[in-house]
Amino acid sequence: MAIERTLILVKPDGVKRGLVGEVVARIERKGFTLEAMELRTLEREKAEEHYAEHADRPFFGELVDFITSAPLVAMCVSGEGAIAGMRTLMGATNPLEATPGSIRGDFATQIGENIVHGSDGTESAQRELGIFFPGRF
Ligand code: IDP
Ligand code: MG
Repeated sequence: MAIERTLILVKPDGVKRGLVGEVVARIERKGFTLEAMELRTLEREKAEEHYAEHADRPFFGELVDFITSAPLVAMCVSGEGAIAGMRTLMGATNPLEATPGSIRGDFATQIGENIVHGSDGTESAQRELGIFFPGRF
């Protein structure tokens, strides 16, 4: 398994609920490396670019409204198999189906407010890191 980089977000719900430390602790305890971390409020244009794959879905407007509504924490996380590994730490998209012990399984009940984002493949990781940390990774 290769060393990979992935984009992780603590979404506005996670920041509001004071879960940034909890998420970072789990990433570090697992053995992944934090390469960059920034608290910011996302511009609408960047949010639409980030979620472009969902542009035709009925929940797209709400998704963009929500992700731009308050500050989020963006991170570049690296390590052996970090892309799939972080998806496992995060748990399933629907928190009611996420395994207890995962971030979503432990802290969320609603699909629209599921605490974290993590890239789902090598191409999306590259693309998304370019949106949040242009020219850095
Ligand atoms: P992921 O975050 O696990 O990769 P995606 O399918 O890429 O899941 O969806 C992006 C985000 O959009 C999810 O994290 C979730 O917050 C939201 N979302 C996905 N499906 C729905 C839905 O059916 N209703 C409302 N929000 C949704
Ligand atoms: Mg996704």
